[in-house]
Amino acid sequence: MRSDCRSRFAFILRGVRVLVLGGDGYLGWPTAMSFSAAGHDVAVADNFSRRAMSIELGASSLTPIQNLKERIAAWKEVSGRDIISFFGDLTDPQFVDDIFRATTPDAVIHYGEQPSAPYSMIDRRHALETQRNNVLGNLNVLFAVRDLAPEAHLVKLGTMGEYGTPNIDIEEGFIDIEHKGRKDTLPFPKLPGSIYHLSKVHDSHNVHFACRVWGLRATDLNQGVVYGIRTPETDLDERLCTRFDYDEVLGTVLNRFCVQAVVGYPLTVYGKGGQTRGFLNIIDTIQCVRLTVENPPAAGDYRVFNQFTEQFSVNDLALMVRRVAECMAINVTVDSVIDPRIEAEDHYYNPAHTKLVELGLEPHPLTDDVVAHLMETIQRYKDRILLGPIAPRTKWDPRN
Ligand code: NAD
Ligand code: USQ
Repeated sequence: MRSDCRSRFAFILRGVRVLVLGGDGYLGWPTAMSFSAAGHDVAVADNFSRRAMSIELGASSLTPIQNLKERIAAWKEVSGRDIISFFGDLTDPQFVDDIFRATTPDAVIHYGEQPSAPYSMIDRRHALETQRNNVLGNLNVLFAVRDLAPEAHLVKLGTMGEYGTPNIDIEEGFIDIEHKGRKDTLPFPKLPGSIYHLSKVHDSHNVHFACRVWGLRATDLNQGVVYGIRTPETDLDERLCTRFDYDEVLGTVLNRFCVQAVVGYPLTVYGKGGQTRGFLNIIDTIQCVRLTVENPPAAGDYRVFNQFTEQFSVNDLALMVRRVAECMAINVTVDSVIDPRIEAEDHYYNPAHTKLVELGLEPHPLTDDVVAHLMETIQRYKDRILLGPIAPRTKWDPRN
């Protein structure tokens, strides 16, 4: 590995070695292709647990995803570029060390965690598995960076849900506090709403510790809810499509609403529908990650970026989907179902999100055209939609 970090990143446009953990997932696979297309040397690692979860839940990706070997072969055919792949579990220290030795990464993009809040709330076993997988996997990655790639930039996917919905403005990672006449800048308080979101809080503390104590460099991307199905690379060939889930456990809200509209299922607004979150297009996820990799922090720095472009309430999204569907001659009803989660259904929400914009982020806003485009793509796969896994079943408190 080249020794001086500044000079390494000065060569960024000539290609960095990028290791994408969780590179078979919804976000990881299009990210891997995007970095490869830009001329970087890309390796991906995955244990295919997301595919296993989908089978466990009796669900299925809307899109006909290929297995990782087939995807990589298709990418080689289409782009002429190689992506190296590793099959294994990030909670296994030997596996993690082996892939770091094999790839000597300049940047490690860590998507490789269990991402679903409902999955973590199914029962005790799923809660334990979520925190074991996410927290221990991330710790393994931190040790591997420390021991085998100490100059590498860790780009860690966190979540806006780490902050919860406090009744004050949310800052980007840190808050200036004055307490009993003394001042400090400290991590912003966290009020996560699920065992999954809690796992991300634990990760954030561990990444921050590794920067403070071991001098690692890392960026924690507190990402909002992602929507969308297509990126420039997935559009090149159907074999390159990414997964797209719409079931009650693995699907996120706007993706679910668009599938529900196409298949004639009443939109499942949970509770009052005033729940407000940050959202971003999958294209902007990739743009944010690219900007983050291209602008690494100094050794010892722990940065936090709030990664979303716009905020919407659940009601905003339901109304938008209904309006667009009606223009497409699709009749949509909006259903208010009892909220299976325990969350504020009407609340203040004003998170800062300027740091990625300062790095050059050019957001792709959610317009009626974007929703229409998404629904047209879903229509293409309408025959694959399973109705069974759509209705919400996973309750935050199963005694209710
Ligand atoms: P995903 O489940 O599709 O991708 C995660 C990938 O990591 C999967 O392919 C899975 O098999 C793999 N994985 C999980 N645990 C692993 C382990 N122990 N070893 C090896 N591989 C493992 O999820 P996604 O939606 O692409 O999310 C990627 C990351 O972004 C997650 O960390 C998630 O928490 C975060 N995130 C996602 C969203 C969103 O809306 N999709 C929003 C905010 C943050
Ligand atoms: N919701 C509905 N109806 C639905 C599905 C969801 O009203 O059919 C509501 C939920 O109650 C919640 C909001 O929509 O208030 C968002 O839910 P979601 O399932 O779209 O997203 P969430 O569970 O928060 O998790 C997703 C990703 C996770 C990521 C997180 C970012 O699965 O990986 O961390 O978004 S954030 O929400 O900012 O924490």
